[in-house]
Amino acid sequence: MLLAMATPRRALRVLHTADVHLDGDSAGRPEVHAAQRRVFQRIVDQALAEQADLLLIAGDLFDHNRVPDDTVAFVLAELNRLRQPIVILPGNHDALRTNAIYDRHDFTAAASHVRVIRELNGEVVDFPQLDALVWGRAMEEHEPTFQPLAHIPARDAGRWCLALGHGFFYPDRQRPERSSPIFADEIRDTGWDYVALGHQHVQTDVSQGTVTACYAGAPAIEWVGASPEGAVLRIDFSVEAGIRVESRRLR
Ligand SMILES: [Mn+2]
Repeated sequence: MLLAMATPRRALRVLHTADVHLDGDSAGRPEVHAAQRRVFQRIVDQALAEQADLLLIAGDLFDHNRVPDDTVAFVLAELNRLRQPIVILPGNHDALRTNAIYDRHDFTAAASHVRVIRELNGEVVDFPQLDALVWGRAMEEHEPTFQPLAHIPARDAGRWCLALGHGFFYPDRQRPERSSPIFADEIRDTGWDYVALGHQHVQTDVSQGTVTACYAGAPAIEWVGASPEGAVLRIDFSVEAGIRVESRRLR
């Protein structure tokens, strides 16, 4: 860790969100869907306002795999307001099962700065211009035997190492009753700089050892008038100042 921290790397600013659940509402109310779209627009606004170098979306961007083409077109139009790279991890609601959104639509073809994690055993997306890399493992089935952080490689000492995970946090090792378990010791043993988590809708710091790890929380749990009572996380990485996480309220 000390060796890793001593390696010069440029400062990095990341915006982390998850669990937007676009088109989620069992009653299918158009006003709810419209409000969810406004939340997503505000997340993009926030990435622009904060001049983030990278946007991470840690699962459940979409509430289900049946979203119409129009919703995907909306997301791509919003993401095309950004020039900085974006990495999307499928969650349990938008998992890579048959007829998945991410199979039906090629996000990278439509927006070359967008990458979707698709490898079921994990993959690294390298951003040499940011001195950073992002790893994630795509979910096909949300089940207790699927461990989102399994197969994560050893860190690269010369890069900021960021992982994505979508699942249920367990502070102690146990036989998981919940699907997609993420154990505290797995987070700790990565030795990575940051683990960007999704699935639990309350913003939570679950850092372990030298590894910073947070659930971004659902960005719009409640609405007050026309405004979401929600937030995203801004993470600043620098060799001198370390890693600072701040909750940023969506305006
Ligand atoms: Mn989820």
